[in-house]
Amino acid sequence: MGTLGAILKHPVDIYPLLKLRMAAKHAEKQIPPEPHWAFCYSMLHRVSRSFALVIQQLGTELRNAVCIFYLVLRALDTVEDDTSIPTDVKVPILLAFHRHIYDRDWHFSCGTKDYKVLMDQFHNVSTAFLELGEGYQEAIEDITKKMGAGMAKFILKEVESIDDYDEYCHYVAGLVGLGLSKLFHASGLEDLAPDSLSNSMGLFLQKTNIIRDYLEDINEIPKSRMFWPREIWSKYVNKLEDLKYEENSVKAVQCLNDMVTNALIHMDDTLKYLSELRDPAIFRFCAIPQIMAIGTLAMCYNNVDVFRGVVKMRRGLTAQVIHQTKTMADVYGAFFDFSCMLKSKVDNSDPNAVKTLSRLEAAQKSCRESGALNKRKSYIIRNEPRYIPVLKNPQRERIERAAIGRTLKASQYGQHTARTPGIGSKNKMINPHRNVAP
Ligand code: D61
Ligand code: MG
Repeated sequence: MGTLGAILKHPVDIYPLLKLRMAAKHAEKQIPPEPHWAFCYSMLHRVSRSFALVIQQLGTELRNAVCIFYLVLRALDTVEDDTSIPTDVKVPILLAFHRHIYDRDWHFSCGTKDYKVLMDQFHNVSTAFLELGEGYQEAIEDITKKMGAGMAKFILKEVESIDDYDEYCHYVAGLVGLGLSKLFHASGLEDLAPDSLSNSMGLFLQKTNIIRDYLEDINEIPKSRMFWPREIWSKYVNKLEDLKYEENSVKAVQCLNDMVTNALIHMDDTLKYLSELRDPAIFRFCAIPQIMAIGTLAMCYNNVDVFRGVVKMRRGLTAQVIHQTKTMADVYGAFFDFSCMLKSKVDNSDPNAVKTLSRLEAAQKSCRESGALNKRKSYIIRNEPRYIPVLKNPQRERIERAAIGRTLKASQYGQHTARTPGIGSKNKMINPHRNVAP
């Protein structure tokens, strides 16, 4: 659906979208004068407008560190993701990347579009990196080294077991969580969070990405990329790619639901991590992507469209999340509501139904016990939705938001975009910091 069509269908989106556009314009105006910093911030705006927006609220010192942390890892990931680079060239670059960031003359051309510009002009990032405080530099180097080594390991190895899956997600996203917690601590604004909680923050986001991006990754040219663990998909099909064929729809959706159920394990840690943050800007920076993740999981669950195109949250809904996430009560509210939406989609005949429901109910219990649900006005669930299998009738599941007197259909939460197979995109949605260009 085009932008205009989407807006006409959801007029409530207009205000948050406008507000978001204004905030983005404001953020763009604040680009620093030094050429290397100007490059870094404009790059950030180009690869991820929403990230640029939330990061803008952080104080200068922490903001610069997080910006460089992001660009360094995004560059590393561009190397990892470029399936046209031969393994024997790629692996040594991944392993040495943490040293390249100290070298203003180093660069390696790969990736496409904005990512190619980032790689070709990487000297700007290293120049800015070298201006950061030592504590920040060390944290960034340490995470880059570990992530590069982990990525290299998984270039040579497939994701077989669920343990492998958790290990891979630890390298590419859990480590970002650990690094961010270190940066927050180094800024003096937060206590140092326990590693296991920081790790879960990353795993929840990365698993959501991996679930949502099934088709894009499997269709990647010249080579498929496969992150769904064999231990899960082998219960449903003989080959991972079989999930995309229409005749396997039932099995595919069961497998998808299994993957979503696996991701839900991290909800508890995520809530705990967020509840311990003190600084309001850091809180928003961390909370918004997590809400987007549970929203995306709710959209993907039991949804065969994951195997046909990209399922993502509407821009307008994303804009609403960005503006409505200010306190822990907002997070509990959103987690509660999206869990409710998920629960309404669980089909009792699904092989994992009991497990899925028990994870959702545990999360809802935490939200309720926080005592914060009563304090908010919106998102009060009036009646438990009836079960109607999504494959048969996607229109009929619903959540009622009594306080605003409006009924939101589950299908209204998102949009489904048919994609051209084989075009690897660097614009996948949930990457918290990369979507939402209003
Ligand atoms: C709080 C706030 C943000 C957090 C967090 C805690 C914990 C972890 C993360 C963000 C990282 C989540 C990554 C989820 C998105 N996945 C990817 O982008 C994949 O690449 C992973 C390696 C590069 C990570 C770059 C990154 C991302 C977000 C950051 C950050 C660095 C630094 C600071 C803040 C946020 C994925 O990318 C491809 C794609 O999505 O198109 C992939 O290759 O699998
Ligand atoms: Mg990658």
